[in-house]
Amino acid sequence: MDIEFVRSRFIKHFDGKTGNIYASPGRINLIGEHTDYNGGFVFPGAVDKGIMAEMRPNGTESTIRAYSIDLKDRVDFDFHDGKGPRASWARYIYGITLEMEKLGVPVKGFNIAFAGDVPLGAGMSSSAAMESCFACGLNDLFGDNKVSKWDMVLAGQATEHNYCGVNCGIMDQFASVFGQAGKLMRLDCRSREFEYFPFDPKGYKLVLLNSCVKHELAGSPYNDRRNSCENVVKHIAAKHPEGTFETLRDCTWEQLEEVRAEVGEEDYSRAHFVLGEKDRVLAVCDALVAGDYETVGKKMYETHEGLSKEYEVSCEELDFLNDIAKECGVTGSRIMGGGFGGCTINLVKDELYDDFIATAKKKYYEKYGKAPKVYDVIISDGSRKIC
Ligand code: GAF
Repeated sequence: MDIEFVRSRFIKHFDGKTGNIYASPGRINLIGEHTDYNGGFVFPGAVDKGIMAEMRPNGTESTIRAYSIDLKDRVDFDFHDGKGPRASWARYIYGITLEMEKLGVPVKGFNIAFAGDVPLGAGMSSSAAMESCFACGLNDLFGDNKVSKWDMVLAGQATEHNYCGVNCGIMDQFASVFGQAGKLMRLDCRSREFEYFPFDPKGYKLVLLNSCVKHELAGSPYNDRRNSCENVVKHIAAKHPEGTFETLRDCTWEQLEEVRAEVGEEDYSRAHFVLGEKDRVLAVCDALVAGDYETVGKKMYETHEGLSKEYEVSCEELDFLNDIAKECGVTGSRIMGGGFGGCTINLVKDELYDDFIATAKKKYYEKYGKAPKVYDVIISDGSRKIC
C-alpha cells in the first residue's frame, strides 16, 4: 500500500499537518475453521494486504474526525456521546477507541484517514485489520505502547462483539497482530499458546480464489453457528456434572453421540464438524512437519466438505470453485474464513498452477458471468508503525 497516497489524503482532509502511519494485515487460515470460539486450534498467517491509517491527536477532548479514503466518506463524532457513529466502517474506530480506553489508555480526540487493499467481504478479515491497525495507533499515540499485543487482540475481538454484532473468536485479530513474514502460526485458542511455523512448501503455491460473493458476518448466521455449538456443550455438561465443559474442545465424540437426539440433527451436525476440524488441524501440523503436503491437501478437502455439508457455511459458488480445484488435480482446496461467500484457499503444485487458474477463471465466468479474483498468498508481518 502506498504511504504517500494515504498521507496526501490525510493532509487534504484535515488541517494540513501530518501524523503517524500504522499498518495491519488481513489473514489467511490454512486449516481450523470455526474452531477458535470452540476453544480449538487454528493455523493462520498474516498476508501482504491490509489497512493503513494516518492518525494524529487533534487537541479536542473526545472528538474523532475520521475519513475513509476508499469510501470517500467523512464522519465526525464524539466517542463519549454514548451512541457512536452509524456508518459501519466508523463503528470499528468508535469501538476500538472505547475498548482501548477500558484498558487504561487515556485516549483524546484524534484525526484519522485510512485506506486498505485487503478486499472487503472476501473472508480475509478486513475488519480485524482495521481493529488492530487502529489499536496499534492508539496504543502508540496515547498509551506509550503499554498495552500488550494480546490485549490489543482482545480489544479487537471485543469491538466486534460489543459494537459490530459479530460474536467472533480470536483468530483474525491474533493473526493480524502477531503475524510474521514467511510464518504461519498454530494457535491453541483455549490456552492462547502459539507456535510459529515457517511455511515454504517447495513445489507448491498457496492461492486464493475470490468467488466475489460478498461475505459479511454481521447479519449472517455466523452467530447462530456459535449458538448451536454452545447449546451442544450445555447439554453435554448437564449429562456430566462430574466434568468441566466450557467449549466443544472439552467434549468427546462419545459425549456428542449421547446428546444427539436431544440437541437435534442440525446442532449435532455443527458440533460434529467442529470435533472433526479439531482433529484435522493437529493432523495437518504433523503432516507439515513431515513435509507431507498430500495429507495437508486431503484434510483441506475434508474441511470443505464439512463446512459445506455439516456446518452449512458454503454457497453454490464456493462449492463450484472447490469442484474445479478437484477436477484440475489441485492438492487441497477449501472455503476460507467464516464462509457465506468470500474465497477458497488452494494448495497447488507449481506445474498445475497456470492451468488451474485459467480453467477456474473460464468455467466460473461461463457459469456466473464474472471471473473469480486471484490472490497469490504472501505471508507477511503483523501490525506495525510505519513512520
Ligand atoms: C471469522 C471470525 F471472525 C473468526 O473468529 C473465525 O471464527 C472464522 O470466521 C472462522 O474460522 O473470520
